[in-house]
Amino acid sequence: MELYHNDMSVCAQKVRVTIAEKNLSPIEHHLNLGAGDSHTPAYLQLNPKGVVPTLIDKGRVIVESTVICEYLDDAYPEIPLRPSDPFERAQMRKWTLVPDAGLHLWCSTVSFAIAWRHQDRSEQMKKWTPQVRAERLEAINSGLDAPLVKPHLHNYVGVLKKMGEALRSNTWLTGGSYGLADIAMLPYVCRLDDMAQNWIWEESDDMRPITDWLERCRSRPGYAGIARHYNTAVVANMKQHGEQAIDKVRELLSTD
Ligand SMILES: N[C@@H](CCC(=O)N[C@@H](CS)C(=O)NCC(=O)O)C(=O)O
Repeated sequence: MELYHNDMSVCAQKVRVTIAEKNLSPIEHHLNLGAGDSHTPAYLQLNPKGVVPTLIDKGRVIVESTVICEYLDDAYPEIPLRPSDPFERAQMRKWTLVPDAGLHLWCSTVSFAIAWRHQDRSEQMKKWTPQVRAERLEAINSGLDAPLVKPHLHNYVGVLKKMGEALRSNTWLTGGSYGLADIAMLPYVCRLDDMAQNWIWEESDDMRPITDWLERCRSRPGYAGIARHYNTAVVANMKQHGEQAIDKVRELLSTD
């Protein structure tokens, strides 16, 4: 098994957490996204969108992190990460589709506006589609003042509110068992935490259950899929810019 990934990519984190929970050990190929590694002709043959992660298992290529996680649960069922009850599995899928239904874009906007804009992404930028470039350039050039940041931030926090609601009466997002729903959300909570925005749920009655859920997730074997790859220099930079952004984030969230 081979995994093409990036240390701090939320989509790659999701897949690595699943892999770690299942105690699998793929050969890892780390791509430097900022340097444009995901847009080389060879990589585009594997992943035509030029994004990470990509899994190769038994000689077959699988893309899209949500699909990869389900594939891993199908192909390596010894440690199951999905409820067996069809209704509960449907609830799980309501969570796993959240990143593809918008959360990933909102997270990208907020990450660029707070932290990534301070890194050199010139090579990567040349490869973005016109729409992606337009959206990200807005956040890169204007940071948290970019018009699209406020709605994307509100939408991001809207997902946290739904998590808070689900976790009020349950240990894990789909009930009593940890699984792909929790794994799908974990990198997006960690991203805000890495950018010093953990106050968002810690100071809110509605979202506070996320604090204990995050601790529970961090005590799982799967968390190695995030922690083992943490790029300490990048995280220190994210934290520093995140701390400087707290007042502005508060201001943006204080009005509709
Ligand atoms: N829907 C895709 C999204 C993958 C994605 O956007 N990956 C980002 C990192 S989290 C990436 O590789 N970006 C590189 C680029 O846009 O140049 C998935 O879930 O696998």
